[in-house]
This record gives sequence, C-alpha cells and structure tokens, in this order.
Amino acid sequence: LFVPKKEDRFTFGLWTVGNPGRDPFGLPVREGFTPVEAVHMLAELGAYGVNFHDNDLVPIDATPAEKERIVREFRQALEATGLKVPMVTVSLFTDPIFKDGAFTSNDPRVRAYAIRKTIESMDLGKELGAEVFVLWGGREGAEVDAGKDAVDSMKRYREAVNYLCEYSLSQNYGYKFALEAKPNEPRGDIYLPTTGAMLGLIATLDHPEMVGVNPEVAHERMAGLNFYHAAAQALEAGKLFHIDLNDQKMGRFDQDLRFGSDGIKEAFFLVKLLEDYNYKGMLHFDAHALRTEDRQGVVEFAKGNMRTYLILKEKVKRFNADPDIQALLAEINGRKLDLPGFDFKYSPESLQALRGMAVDRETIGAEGLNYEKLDQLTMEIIMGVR
Ligand code: GLT
Ligand code: MN
Ligand code: MN
Ligand code: MN
Repeated sequence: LFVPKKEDRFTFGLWTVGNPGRDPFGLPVREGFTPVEAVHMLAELGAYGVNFHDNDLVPIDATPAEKERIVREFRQALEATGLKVPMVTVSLFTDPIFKDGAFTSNDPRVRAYAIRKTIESMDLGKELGAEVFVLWGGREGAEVDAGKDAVDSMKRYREAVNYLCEYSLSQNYGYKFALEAKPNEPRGDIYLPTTGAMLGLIATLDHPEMVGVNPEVAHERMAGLNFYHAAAQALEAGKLFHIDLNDQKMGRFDQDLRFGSDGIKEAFFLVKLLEDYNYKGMLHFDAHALRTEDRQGVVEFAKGNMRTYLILKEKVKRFNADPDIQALLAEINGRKLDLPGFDFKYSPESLQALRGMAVDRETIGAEGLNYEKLDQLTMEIIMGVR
C-alpha cells in the first residue's frame, strides 16, 4: 500500500537529492547523491524520472571530453534502470555572471550568453528525451530599482523566451516551456513574482501555445497566496505544463520542505485538483531533505514525498465517495436554474429576463451554507477518522 510505481509519474531534480545540506550559514553536512547514484536510488524507490539543470549534470567548466563521459555514464544509468528525463532546466543563477540577472541583465553580453546557455541545455535535454523545459529566473529581479528599469526587464524577458521558442521550432524539438515564479530569494524582489504574473506575460509572447507554467507550492505560499487557487487557474487555462511539489511555512525563507509536511490541508486540495481534473504532467518534487539528515535521511525524505502524495490521493477518493460530504455538496451545488428566460451567456433575451428577475435578497442572504460541517468532515477525512 502506498508504494510508488512508474505509472504514478513521480520525478525529482538531481539538485534535490543531490543537495548536501549547505545553506547560507552552514557548510555541507552530507555527501549529496551524485547523478548516477540518484538515478539508481530513485529507480529503486519507484520514481518515474529525474530532472536536472545543465550544471547539475555537467559542470559549467567541463571540457567537451568530460561532458561526453558524464553524459554517457548518466545515460547508461538511465538505461539500466528505465528512469526517464521528462524535464530539463538551466542554471541562470549560480554563476557570478548572472549576479544582476540573465535574460533581464542590463548587459547585452550577459543576456546573449544566458540565451546561448539555455539553448545548449535544450540540446542536452533533447539528447536524453526531455519534453518540458523549465525556466526559473532566480536572478531576474532587483534590490536597487534605480539600476534596472522594470519595464525594460519585461521586454527583455519576453524577447528571450521568444528567441527560445523560435530555436525549439527551428530544431523540431517540440519543447513545452514552463515558467516558474517566485516572489523573492535570491533577489530582494524577483520579477514576475507569482504564477498569475507568469500567465499574464505568456499571453503576450509570440508563441503563447508553447509556453505554460511550473508553479511551486512553496513559492506561492512565500507570497501568502493560496497555491491550490494558483494551480487551479493555471490548469483551467490549459497552462499547467509541470508542477513543483514541496511545502513551506508562509512568510519565511524558501524552505523546500517535504511535500505535505506542513500545510496538509492545502496539499489535500492540491492533490484533489490534480486527480479530479486528470492532470497528466509529471509530479515533480522540488524539495530537499532537512540539514539534520544523512544520506539515509535523504532516502526517507524521497520516499516520504511520494508516500504522502499517494496517501492524499487515497483521501481524495474517500472524500469523493463519502455519502455525507456528497449530500452536502449536492445541496450546495444543486440549486436549479429557476430563472425563467435568463442564461449566463449574454443575449438580448437573457438581458431582458435579467432585468425583470425577482430576487429575494433577504431569503437568499439568510440561507446557511453548511460549510462548517463540510469543512469538519473534510478535516476528519484528512485526520484519518473517516
Ligand atoms: C532552485 C529553485 C527551484 C527551481 C529550480 C529550477 S532550481 O532550486 O529554488 O524552485 O524549481 O531552476
Ligand atoms: Mn523553492
Ligand atoms: Mn529551492
Ligand atoms: Mn521549483
């Protein structure tokens, strides 16, 4: 029970299980799993795939011969285990050249290099079968707004994504790009700070159909937003190309906690969204084990993410099958449209009916909605007594 299988489509980043427990105040506490080790460990646990930044796999200063060897050994591990690489991304934040942004840097040399580095990551990803390309602009932002024009930054960001779309088309790569938002950290303020902001930008691109979002639980919550709502909007718009599952306390540094370990109720509604609406993309865990852990702790962490998802999926089934809950929902949603002549789609007839409609404000305003009971029943499902 609750044992992950390939069909569950669980993936991890090389940077997640590879994380050695370094933070801005402390040194590494463990050996992170190397790419080849990560492939074997994750395959054994029942994951479907691994994702990576170019430099999680190939160091930025590797020679062509080194790159060739690293990719060959990685590919051998993938072939031996059947693990897939469904997504790749690019580090546009680690190297000092990106200290004031990549696509939004004021320096055209930096912007051009960022595009070239991304293109080379797309090539690498294609070699290994990736279909989704994530762009997280960790350094696209500012502390000193006097130094960078925020309007120019939008134009530059758009220009870069347009370039990458054209490149993918020219190579017949078929990539789907997924833009990941974050409100802050490592920049004081990151541009396009929420999934909603990303959706707004996408509509202005040359190829909006090629670009969607990769929302992350922790990032929306850092901004004090409801992640379930953000993911729902993206899904409804047909833009949920990928998702980063993890957990986070509101208003803190980017914690990247194990999925479901903090905000269990929101995690439940997220799983419900993804399952009820048949999300078909990867379920990617972008989290890392606590700094208190050794390598065995990392394995427990990896297992825990997947197990929690599967447990919540089971809870969703219970919720959907619960007669008391369904009766309440039927009452809430079951109101007939006894509005003669009116339709929510505009027409002159509908408008005429709308104008003449009798509305009993007092009665409707006084109706109880029974949400207290519904919420308690939901909590009892989550808490495991129903
Ligand atoms: C980095 C960041 C994540 C992004 C990764 C992709 S890297 O760990 O904190 O949220 O998804 O660039
Ligand atoms: Mn994060
Ligand atoms: Mn992170
Ligand atoms: Mn992420």
